[in-house]
Amino acid sequence: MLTVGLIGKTNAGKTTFFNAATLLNAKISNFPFTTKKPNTGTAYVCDICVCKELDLKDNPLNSTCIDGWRYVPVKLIDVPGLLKDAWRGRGLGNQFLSVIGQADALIHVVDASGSIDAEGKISQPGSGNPVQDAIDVEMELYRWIAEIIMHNRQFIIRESSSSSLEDAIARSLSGIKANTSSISKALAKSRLTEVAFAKWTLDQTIKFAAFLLPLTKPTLIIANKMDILTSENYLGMLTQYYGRSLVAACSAEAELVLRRAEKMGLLQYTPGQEKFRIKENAKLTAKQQGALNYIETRVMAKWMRTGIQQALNTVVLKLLKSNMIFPVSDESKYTDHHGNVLPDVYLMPEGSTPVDLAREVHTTLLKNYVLSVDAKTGIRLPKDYHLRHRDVVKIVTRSKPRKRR
Ligand SMILES: Nc1nc2c(ncn2[C@@H]2O[C@H](COP(=O)(O)OP(=O)(O)OP(=O)(O)O)[C@@H](O)[C@H]2O)c(=O)[nH]1
Ligand SMILES: [Mg+2]
Repeated sequence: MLTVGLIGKTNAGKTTFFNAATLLNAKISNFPFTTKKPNTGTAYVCDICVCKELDLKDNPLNSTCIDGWRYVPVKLIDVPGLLKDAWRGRGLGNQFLSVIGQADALIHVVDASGSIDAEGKISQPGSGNPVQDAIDVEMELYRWIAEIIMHNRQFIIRESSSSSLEDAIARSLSGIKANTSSISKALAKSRLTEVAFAKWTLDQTIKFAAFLLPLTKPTLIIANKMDILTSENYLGMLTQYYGRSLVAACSAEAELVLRRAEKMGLLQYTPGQEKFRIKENAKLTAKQQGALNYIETRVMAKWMRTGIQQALNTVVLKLLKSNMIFPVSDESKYTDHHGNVLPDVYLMPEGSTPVDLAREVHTTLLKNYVLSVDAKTGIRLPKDYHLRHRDVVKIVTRSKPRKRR
């Protein structure tokens, strides 16, 4: 399962985002360093299901389909907040940086209202500097990667004498899933191909890490707390600094309130939707009504949606470029062996082939793989075909050899 890590300064709203996306109840507070251990849960990525275009009623098994939208599970990890100089042991975050090494992509939650001071305490909205907060957190990640490289210096020098420098660095950075192709790109971008590795300074190693991080962990910046008025201004600054495609406006708290109210049966609301509807028979307290009014005026009317679902979709479908692929056993009925229509969907990285899909679904499918068929057209797919978003694929396998009597 794809894994997405939540990082950010303390009090930015990581656990609120985590709880909203997973509907778990990890502790949230306005004190710094509330999260002391990583939280892990299941969130969902969604897009239009193929059941709509094929006009079918589906029976999802490994995912969920709501009103023609397919929700696919991904693993979400929330870690303690990072502060400037975390790598020196300030705050709690550095103890858990290795946890985000497991992630395929990152969501970097920033308090866009500018309410967090240098010590991580909540102060007056507008008094902080969200762009600087984001830069500080990134710097901690660069330093953390640079420290791993420096720590493994002798190992890398020894290994690179018998293999390549890229391979040697990749081996020392296997804990953060850095591959040789990203390492060569980062070497070229940082112009360190021209400097002998043994002579790299700390600054040069940090520069290399800064180019490597976005290649190894595609990252979306979340401008959180958009319900607070000061956020609009800082959203503009974050967008200017990181580019529009890498920043998403969100209100994690609004999403958490809506999803909990929906779970209590008070509302009709599906994550990602632009509207929520209070149920006719719902008896709301004055406080609940006030919270929903606030969300309506400060979030939905202004930003259209809370932004949490879109952020998850952007990270997985756009930044990681994953495609939703539906394997089936009967290509004429789009079913599995038990007659379930479009039962499963897999998130496959761009460039994956039908053979990769077979490997992902089951090792026996891979072992007995013969060919695959595009169920929508009935056309046989070449072995090196690059699967496309929302393909429905039948994998044909060798039939089991009959047992001898
Ligand atoms: N107004 C507003 N407040 C929010 C939002 N998201 C989170 N908060 C508040 O921000 C404070 C910190 O939230 P947490 O989710 O605990 O923050 P965190 O990043 O997990 O903090 P650490 O665990 O200390 O790293 C809490 O008081 C939340 O209620 C939001 O979208 N809007
Ligand atoms: Mg937290």
